[in-house]
Amino acid sequence: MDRTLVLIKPDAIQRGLIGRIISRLEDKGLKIVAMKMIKIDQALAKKHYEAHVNKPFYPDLEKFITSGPVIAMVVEGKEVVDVVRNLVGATNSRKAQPGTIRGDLSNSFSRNLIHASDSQEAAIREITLFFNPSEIIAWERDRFYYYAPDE
Ligand code: 3AN
Repeated sequence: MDRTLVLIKPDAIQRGLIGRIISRLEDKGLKIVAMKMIKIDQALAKKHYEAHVNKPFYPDLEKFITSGPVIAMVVEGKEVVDVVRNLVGATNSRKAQPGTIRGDLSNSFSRNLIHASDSQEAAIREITLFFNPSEIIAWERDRFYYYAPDE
């Protein structure tokens, strides 16, 4: 089963949207296999956003992502990287489709509520940055609620 890293960002926590965002993931049939609240420090921000460290917007991005707690989660499901990216919507929330988390709940480019890994490789790298293997719980559903038994 595929896994991805999701961060509920400081703006979502300030706005009291933790529950609604987690509900979107659960409603879709995805399984949360790890979850914790942490405060990202500068070193972790630089590792997480290594692709953006030299970009002009990085100082604001770092200031924002370290400004308050985030909820970090590992989410599991079939093709979960694409499924969650589609649920999250476009980076610029003003352009994100209605029905997506950003499209419905944010009107900002940079305060866009949620991060989700953008590829399998990124997911593996980011999950390792945020979680020890012992923090990820491989639990089973009692029944096939979300997928056909032969899927
Ligand atoms: P996403 O979060 O949709 O994967 P990324 O990974 O391209 O987007 O960018 C990470 C974060 O950096 C975005 N969520 C956004 O807050 C910020 N960011 C990306 N590109 C820009 C930009 N051109 N100007 C300002 N902030 C940006």
